[in-house]
Amino acid sequence: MINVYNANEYTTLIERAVKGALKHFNIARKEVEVEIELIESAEMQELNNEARGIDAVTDVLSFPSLEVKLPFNVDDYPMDVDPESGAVLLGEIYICFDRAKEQAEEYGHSIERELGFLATHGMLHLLGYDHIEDGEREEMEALQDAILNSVGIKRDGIEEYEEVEEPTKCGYAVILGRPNAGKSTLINAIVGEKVSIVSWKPQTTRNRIIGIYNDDNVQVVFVDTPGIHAPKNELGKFMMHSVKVASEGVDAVIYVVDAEKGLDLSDVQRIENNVKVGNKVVVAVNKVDHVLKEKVAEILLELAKIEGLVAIVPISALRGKNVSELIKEITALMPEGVKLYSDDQYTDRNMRFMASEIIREKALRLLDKEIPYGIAVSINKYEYRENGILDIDADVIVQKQQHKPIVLGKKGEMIKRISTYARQDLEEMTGDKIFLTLWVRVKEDWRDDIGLLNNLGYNKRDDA
Ligand SMILES: Nc1nc2c(ncn2[C@@H]2O[C@H](COP(=O)(O)OP(=O)(O)OP(=O)(O)O)[C@@H](O)[C@H]2O)c(=O)[nH]1
Ligand SMILES: [Mg+2]
Repeated sequence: MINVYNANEYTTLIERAVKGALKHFNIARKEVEVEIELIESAEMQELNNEARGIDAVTDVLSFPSLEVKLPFNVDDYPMDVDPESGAVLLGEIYICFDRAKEQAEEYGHSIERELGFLATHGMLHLLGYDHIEDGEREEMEALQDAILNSVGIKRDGIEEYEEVEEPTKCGYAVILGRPNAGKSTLINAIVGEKVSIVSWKPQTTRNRIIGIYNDDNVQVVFVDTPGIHAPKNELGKFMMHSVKVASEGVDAVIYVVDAEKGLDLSDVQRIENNVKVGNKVVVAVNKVDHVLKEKVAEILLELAKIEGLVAIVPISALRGKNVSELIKEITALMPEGVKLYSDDQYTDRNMRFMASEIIREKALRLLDKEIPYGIAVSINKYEYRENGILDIDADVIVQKQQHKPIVLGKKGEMIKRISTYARQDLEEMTGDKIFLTLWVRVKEDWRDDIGLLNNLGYNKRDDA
């Protein structure tokens, strides 16, 4: 984001110069923030005195907020990223308007050219350039000249400048992998919102879930899928059907390998099969925060033997490490096309669905052993009262009579905990005050009852 203050009719011109500088260094505008202000002589003198102990007016002063390493990669500054905007503040630039005017006259060029010159000079300082040693000033000036020319702010006049709009790109990228590899954690990290529930129990995700990623001119519809396993019941068959449908006709495949578990034969076979059918496959080696470097290196070496991969990216979905590198690999694979969703939409599932998933997530996280796999959640009521309170009433379904007391807990403690955690999350997501009522119901072996499965939303048609 480029913020220009106090520049009146020169605002767009200064923005144009800064855009030129960012483009020159291949820096995405949304990844950085720059503040530029035009000030008067007296203010500049004071600032110069304060900052450098020089009691005189100068043309431009820059205050970098971090030490930039080029080529710029936003991932190199994890502590400096604004979590809201995802951008890093490069710093502030102050330009003395009066001095710029004088200098323009002195050099016999326009004020626009001079302001552009000073803005790009300030930008170079923010990007780590300096002119302490011989020849550095000339190098900077040559760069400033090239940047200004590239955006039509020329010495002999300002040219009409139309930003070349790059054609938009849009496509689908499916996230595949074994259960528990971190696929849902990854889609949430990419989208920056919780679109898919996460737990340490395998087979957490049961449906195909989309998370939409937007950049200035590219949209990627990421598709999270259930972990690939040999199905043992009708629910498992439905889950594997979802994976199959989600994998068809996609523009890219992210195959997530769990570095903790290592690469097994089934991973290699699935990756190879995807390559064989013509899919563009990027392998993400996940959980590198939790394993020894040697182990990661071993997996990378094994993967390097597979022919036809687009890229292999070690990541930590949990810590957000290298996720933007992965996104770059995927966006590069997207075909030209118009965006399918509006920029503010990040999933296609509604809050009613999210409510059932969040309740299931809390049950998965709080309950032990095998019970969670037999749990489903059905929303009976999702309604706002006149006073704005959201009433949610849901059934937590278990598949065996003897599971009911476990889910209820002693004096109903367990179901109360599930309800409290779910309500807190949902209140945060909706911004509403919520009344959540949960009931535990037994539906014998629902995972093999196709009618019941359909009622619970595990319907092959709905998930296609
Ligand atoms: N240490 C570490 N843990 C991770 C990372 N990514 C995911 N996890 C953990 O791995 C577990 C499984 O994560 P999920 O995102 O639910 O995995 P999944 O692949 O979606 O699993 P299914 O939906 O069951 O197929 C959770 O406990 C996560 O917190 C990571 O980068 N590092
Ligand atoms: Mg999942």
